[in-house]
Amino acid sequence: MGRLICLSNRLPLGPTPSGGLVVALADTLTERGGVWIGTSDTLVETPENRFTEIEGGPFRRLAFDLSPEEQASYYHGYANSVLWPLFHGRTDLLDIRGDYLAGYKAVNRRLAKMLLQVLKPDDRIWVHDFHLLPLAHDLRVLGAQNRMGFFLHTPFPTPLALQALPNGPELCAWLAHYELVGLQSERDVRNCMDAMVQIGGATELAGGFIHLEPRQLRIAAFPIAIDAAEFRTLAEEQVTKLPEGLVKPNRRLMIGVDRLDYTKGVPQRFRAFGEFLERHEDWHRLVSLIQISPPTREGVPAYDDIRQETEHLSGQINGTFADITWTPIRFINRPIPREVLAGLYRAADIALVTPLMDGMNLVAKEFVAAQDPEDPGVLILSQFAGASEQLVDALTVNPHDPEQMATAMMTALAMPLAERQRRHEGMMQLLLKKDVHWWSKGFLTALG
Ligand code: ADQ
Repeated sequence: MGRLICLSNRLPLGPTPSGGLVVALADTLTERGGVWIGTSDTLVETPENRFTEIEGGPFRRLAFDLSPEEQASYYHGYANSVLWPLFHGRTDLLDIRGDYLAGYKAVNRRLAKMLLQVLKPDDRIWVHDFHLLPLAHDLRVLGAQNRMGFFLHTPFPTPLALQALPNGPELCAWLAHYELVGLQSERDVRNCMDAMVQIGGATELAGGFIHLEPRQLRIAAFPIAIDAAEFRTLAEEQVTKLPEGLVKPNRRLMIGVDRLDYTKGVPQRFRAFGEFLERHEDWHRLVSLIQISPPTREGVPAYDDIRQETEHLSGQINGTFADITWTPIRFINRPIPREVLAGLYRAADIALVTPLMDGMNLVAKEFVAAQDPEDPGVLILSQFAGASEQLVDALTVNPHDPEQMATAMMTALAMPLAERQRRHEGMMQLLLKKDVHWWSKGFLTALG
């Protein structure tokens, strides 16, 4: 069998794989023999058109450098200021510029040329995420006939939202060069099918297939997952190592963990927590919220705005409600080691996973996997996270409705043990069965 070649924007650079996706693919790449290709973490004035091998680790890794101009147009520009907001329904944040698109296409073309030099005819290619949409098209132009699959980690936009993209038809045409397009949820499959038909001019066939020249391709949902058994063990071990005094007796803890991104609904969550405190004076001093949000994509204006807004709101809520023994919101703006996170999830009574739009959301799955089945916490989950199609035993909320979210917080705090156990059991069974190995195997089997 040929090798598996995975491509993503960033190459995992650490020697030991960590993080769901990397672990899942590391197994597959190690077993079958394969390569992971992505950008390095250094910018170079005139990047060379060849890969550098990264030593160590259980599978082969090939890195390539970007120039500062490429980083600006391809990454900060078209990927993060056009595709990311568009795919999350934020057409108001679009920053459409010709040089962004030109830079994005140029990086993908350059990558295709480099890849062609190391490609063998029976290699299978698995492209990850919105940074590399045109890669199959660019490889086909150069004559590659390999099987190629694409997995989108974000939501797929509605046809209406996609109309805001001047090159929407071109984006659909890029996808038509893959044999398989994988998405996170049925919602995304529907949107993608509709967009391919309405904007790309494709014909929908039976069984999740469409026809768009030059081929027939399959569009299907492969909800990404975690290694739930491994995460449960990690949380069990780590909860005992949490700092003294973090969880006080008789106090309840809510937790939120998200990159500081405008899609994650952190301001709305803070407002809902404020609403809850407004309504329930009897809960003052008895419940607090830890929000862990490392900044990302600094330098893109919308990210500076979200940082200011969340800092302002947490300050305002603390100013209104705090007293000398109690701070309602602890807002932490840095990454936390994975094992500490696992312990924190297990120590928390409630997780607030309330994105305005999210492909899947792995925090929701990690929180469930980390719980003590005898005394599990409650997951409050946005209806707009892809995870809500699977985690039907969560308390589902509309993140735009602070009153409904405040009510859900009260429901979660008052939820009887038996109901918490029943809901947790249902979700945990699903996570153990449909874990990250199930996910990667499912995609690769479908790719053929
Ligand atoms: P993200 O938008 O990054 O991923 P998510 O799925 O929640 O969102 O994954 C974040 C990961 O980072 C989790 O494993 C989490 O534990 C970790 N993390 C978050 N905050 C952290 C912190 N402060 N410290 C340490 N670790 C932290 C994109 C899509 C999602 C999709 C994933 C995978 O936007 O919808 O689920 O890819 O496909």
